[in-house]
Amino acid sequence: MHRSKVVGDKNSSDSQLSEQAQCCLRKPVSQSGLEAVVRLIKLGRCKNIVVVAGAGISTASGIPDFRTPGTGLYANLEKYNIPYPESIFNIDYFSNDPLPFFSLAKSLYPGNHRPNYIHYFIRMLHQKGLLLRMYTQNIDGLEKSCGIPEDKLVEAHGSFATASCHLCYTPYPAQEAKEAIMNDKIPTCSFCAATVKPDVVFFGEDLPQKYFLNTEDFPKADLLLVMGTSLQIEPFASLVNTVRPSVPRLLLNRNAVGSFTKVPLRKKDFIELGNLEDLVRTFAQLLDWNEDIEEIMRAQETVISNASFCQQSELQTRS
Ligand code: CNA
Repeated sequence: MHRSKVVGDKNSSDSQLSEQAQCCLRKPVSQSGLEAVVRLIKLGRCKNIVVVAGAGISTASGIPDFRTPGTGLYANLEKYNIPYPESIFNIDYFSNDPLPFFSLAKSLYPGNHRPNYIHYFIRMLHQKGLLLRMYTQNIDGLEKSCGIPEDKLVEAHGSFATASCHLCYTPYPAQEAKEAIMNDKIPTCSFCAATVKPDVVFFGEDLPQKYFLNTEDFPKADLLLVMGTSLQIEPFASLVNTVRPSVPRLLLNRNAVGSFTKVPLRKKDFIELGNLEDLVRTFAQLLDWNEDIEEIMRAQETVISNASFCQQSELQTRS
């Protein structure tokens, strides 16, 4: 049995931070966070890097996050006719009415979007032999799509890659579930006839077994990179507090979040605020990795285009 569940939104937005913390947000605490971390990497002190990521790494691929005011999914849910934003990912709500989630799933299904520079930067960490593990909350599959290997990746909130009955957990072919959802049909379990759902983790559901690798990885980490997450969803959010106190943590985000809003910060905490893709490009340039990243991006784009061409031809042959 899994020991932990997604217990949901802490329901405290960034705008509810203490005045003291807000003051700290307005001016970046460390102007040279990137340079400090780059120096450590170049000195060979960071060989077990753990990355913790959220929806903000995929907004540059055109996928809205949850909470960015105006563009986030939570600000644009009128069309789903739901009582409150989180209900779209609530398992009891889904059990009663799966259509709001299926309607959203149609736009989130992998295949509609391409990985961006940020994903490839993380893949480059792996290629340089520095990535211990990436923990992502994202369900868009772009980490795998950019070529980060399965064994380096923990998709903590599941993915669309598999599907199963939401009641009895009988596995269901993922491609058939996708075809049903895309055609506005409800996939049903062949065993108990309940609704089938892609194995995306909802509030109130168990986290995947792989998530528990965190108990080995975080104590081993020698650098923690936190990117594009509001750190609002537990138990994932608290992972960032489980690295050793001497380990540097770098937050790259539009705004300070989670324990990075505490005053004073931990001694080895660094914060760089701004547009994530710009920050990551600067990071890569300081490391002299930019050309390597551009090269793997070009190569992987060809792989992705060929795969999607083959998939389309197969669909045309079948129809
Ligand atoms: P969130 O709560 O929406 O937070 C995103 C964070 O990223 C916020 O702090 C933003 O300010 C920041 N951000 C967004 N865009 C940028 C940018 N361009 N530059 C800098 N910072 C940026 O999302 P979390 O990931 O923290 O919440 C966890 C949820 C979101 C998970 O359960 C996911 O399944 C879910 N989600 C995933 C996707 C996806 O797979 N791409 C999309 C939307 C939601």
